[in-house]
Amino acid sequence: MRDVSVKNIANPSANISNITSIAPKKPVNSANAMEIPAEPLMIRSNWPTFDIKSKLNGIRYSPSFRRTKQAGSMSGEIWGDLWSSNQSAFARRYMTTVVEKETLVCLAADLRTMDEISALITEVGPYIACLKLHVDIVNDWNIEGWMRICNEARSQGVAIWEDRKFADIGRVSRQQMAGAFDIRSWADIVTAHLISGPDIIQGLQDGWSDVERDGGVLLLAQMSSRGNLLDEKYTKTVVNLGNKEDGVLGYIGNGSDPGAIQALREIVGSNRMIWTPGINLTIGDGVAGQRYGHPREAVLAGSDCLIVGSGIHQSQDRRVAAAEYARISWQALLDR
Ligand code: UP6
Repeated sequence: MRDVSVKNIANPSANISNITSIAPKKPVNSANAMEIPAEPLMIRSNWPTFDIKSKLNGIRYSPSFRRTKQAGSMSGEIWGDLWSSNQSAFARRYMTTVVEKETLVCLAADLRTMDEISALITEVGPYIACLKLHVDIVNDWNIEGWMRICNEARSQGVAIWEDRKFADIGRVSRQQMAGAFDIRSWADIVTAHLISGPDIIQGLQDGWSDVERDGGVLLLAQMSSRGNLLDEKYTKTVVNLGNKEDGVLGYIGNGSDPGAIQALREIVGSNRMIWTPGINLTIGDGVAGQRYGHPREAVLAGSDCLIVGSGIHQSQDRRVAAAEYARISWQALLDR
């Protein structure tokens, strides 16, 4: 049995601290959801608070490291309009994490085995504000190992985002949140295309409700890949529809193009976030049609979260690389 300090940010009245044992709720309302083992999945609330210092193993991350309470009160100052106009608990928790850890980096842990993902999170955890996963690219996936990864991420104080890009009708999207991977039970954030219409958002939210959890949806308003079909008109339609939905945390923007991010910011306004993939210190074309822009340019143009995959996991020293992306992103936010 382990002590965990859990704070339910989605439902503050349900805040609990120093829980010694949380019996995992059985997934309800689904014939094919898996029974989740008790030991690894002890944290059912979203985004527990934690003391990052104990996780740093003596590494001095930042001389100006702030504890959660201070970070909470500083977030308004640092994020400005985005903080004041954004009432979403998920958005605010992310913004606070950024201020606590001084990083806007979301790690895209696109690796093929659970051990590799786990080792990467342990290595770069102090430098990230979110963890993005692709559950369906993992060769040796099983729920027990996956829950260990999720708990590792939670101990680093970050949200877990499953980047399975949903695009089906609402009912099927809800079912896809269950299924063998049971995404609804461990992901705080998922991504969706709006190509099938706005009911997908409710479908995904219903998926979380089925296991008494909450989550945020990121809508693809732009993409970073060459030749994608998300043109300006489509982007506007996505934002117009998405801004009306409470379940929408924000939008995916094209991190490779600061002009595109700026244009997106103009139509999004300040009550939703913009998260951008296609970020690398080496800008230009990447593998298989991917395109990259510079992290500083992206934040200055309006990105609120930098999604970095190969820039970290393919570098020779992953910890140093992650620290550098973190430093650049934080400085850019202060300069914005
Ligand atoms: N991603 C993009 N572009 C998009 C949307 N999502 O690259 O328009 C995701 C990919 C990958 C990550 O699925 O996980 O962001 C980018 O990884 P990279 O930094 O290694 O290119």
